[in-house]
Amino acid sequence: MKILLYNPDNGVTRNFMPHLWMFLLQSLTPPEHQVLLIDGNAKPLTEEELVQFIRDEEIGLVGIGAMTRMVARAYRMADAIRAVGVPVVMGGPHVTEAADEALGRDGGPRHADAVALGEADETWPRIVADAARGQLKEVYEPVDETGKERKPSLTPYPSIPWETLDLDQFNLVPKIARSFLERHGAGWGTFHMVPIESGRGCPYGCEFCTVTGFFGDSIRFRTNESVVDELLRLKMRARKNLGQIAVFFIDDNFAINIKRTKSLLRDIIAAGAQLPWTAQISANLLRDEELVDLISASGGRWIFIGMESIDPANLADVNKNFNKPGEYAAVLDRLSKRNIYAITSFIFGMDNDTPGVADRTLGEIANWPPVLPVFGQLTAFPGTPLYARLGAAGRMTRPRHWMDFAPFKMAHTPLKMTIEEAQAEVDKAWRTSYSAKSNEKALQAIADRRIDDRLMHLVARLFFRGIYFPQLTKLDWTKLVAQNRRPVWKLAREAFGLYRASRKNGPRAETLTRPLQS
Ligand code: B12
Ligand code: SF4
Repeated sequence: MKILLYNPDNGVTRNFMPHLWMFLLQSLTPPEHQVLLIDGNAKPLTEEELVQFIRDEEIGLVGIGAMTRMVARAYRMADAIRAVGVPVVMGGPHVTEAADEALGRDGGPRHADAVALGEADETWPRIVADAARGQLKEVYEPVDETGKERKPSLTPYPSIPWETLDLDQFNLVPKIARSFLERHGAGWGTFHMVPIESGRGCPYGCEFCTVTGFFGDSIRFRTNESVVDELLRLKMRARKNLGQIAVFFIDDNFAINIKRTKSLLRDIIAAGAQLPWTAQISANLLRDEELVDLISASGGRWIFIGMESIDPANLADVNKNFNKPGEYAAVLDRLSKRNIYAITSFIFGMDNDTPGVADRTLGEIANWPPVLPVFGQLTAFPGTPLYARLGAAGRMTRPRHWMDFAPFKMAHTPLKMTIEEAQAEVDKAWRTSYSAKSNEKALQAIADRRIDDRLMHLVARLFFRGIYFPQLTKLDWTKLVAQNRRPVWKLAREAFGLYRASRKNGPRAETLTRPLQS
């Protein structure tokens, strides 16, 4: 049987990285079946185009996974696929909490033939076997013989064959630049951001987060050996393709067990398996100097920190008072000294927020080393304690907000501001943070750093701006580069000069071509 795994985009936001679940389920599929992957973020398709593809390829089963904000589109795609008689199984965090909605048991239309609840590592082979026999069940649940929920162990962990997978749709180098860079870019013809997990689960239980409920509060880790082996294979592929690979450790809190994280990072260093990597780590765990040294030595470049708010009352409200706003600056300095930068995430519209929250937050950020800030509004996802609390208090204005996805618009009313005010604060924070002036200022603050690091910073800032101001066309990008022409021109001139010097003087000159792989 031919199987298609499909991840929808939502037409508004695009991910820069493929989803791990597709590669994981592909690796867990019995070898007699063939699995194709399409990520709508990399390859946007209409319903008609997707159905045509499914017909042309004679696909016998389609698996769709979606976050809440993509699920309305996932349902539309599923409806079109089922209309031509191909069965659809859905999985992921949203349908796990809203299985009745996907199966049409809530009075609405049915979108899926079957749903996979929770982690599907162990149920997927069963789903495939049932589908091949034409006997799909409606619900697949990871339970043991007694009916108790069973979380899959990550030891052993499937070996995702990155070295042979077709990753073309996920190449981040724009098509127009590829042939030039292949010839002159010393290893920059392709650039892939690859998701890897080293563990699952988080015990912290922040009120707005689905992770503790979905993956559980006990953490499961892969062995160091299996993670190191995956990195080495990726590194080999990057060398073979003369391309670049960076890794995103998608663990929810990569340093949740500091002792174990240090041991993994030491093993990565010892094996020479360093690739540039990004991970999510909460600020409280970054107090440890030795950990930050190991992050740096093992290839860590960008750390995503869920700061959420600079107001301790807000943090207490959402059960995240292990975050201490008073130490944010010190944490960021500690990282920056080692040339590691932070993606700092903030949530506006919390119950203690008032108009002016953007200015107050931007004021704090101005005192920090340059960061990539991202701003969202408090959103209640189904299955979270926040969703239950707001629902019980009758505060949800759009209880099924996902069926009518409106980016950056709250679905409940905060206590001390209106929904429109919260939206205006988010807008202000994005506009100010990614204006051409702010980009220039951020680059000035790291003017003493290597050209590669400054270039990476500028490119990252241009991409991150796109989270709020979607940059989907060539025209969008042209305008953006024109707005940022001063730093772009300055860096391009400097880089070109160094490139020419390095060709003339050999490898001793600082060059643009330092490979990302250490
Ligand atoms: C990496 C990540 C991202 C990446 C992008 C996603 C990517 N390309 O991987 C980045 C950093 C960009 C990101 C952004 C956001 N993210 Co995010 N992200 C994650 C994270 C940390 C890991 C995802 C992952 O790979 N997990 C590991 C895999 C193995 O688990 P899984 O995807 O759940 O898949 C398993 C099962 O669900 C199931 N399954 C999944 N799909 C399918 C499909 C089928 C057919 C079957 C059978 C089974 C199945 O099988 C898999 C194996 O067991 C998760 C948290 C988490 N730990 O999952 C949040 C998470 C998915 N993100 C979340 C959110 C809210 C966001 C943002 C909206 C945050 C924000 N405020 O801006 C944005 C939205 C991005 C956008 N494009 O619009 C929420 C989603 C909640 C929800 N109900 O939708 C999560 C769960 C975290 C949370 N705090 O609750 N995210
Ligand atoms: S620390 Fe992060 S992953 Fe853990 S519960 Fe809080 S928000 Fe979710």
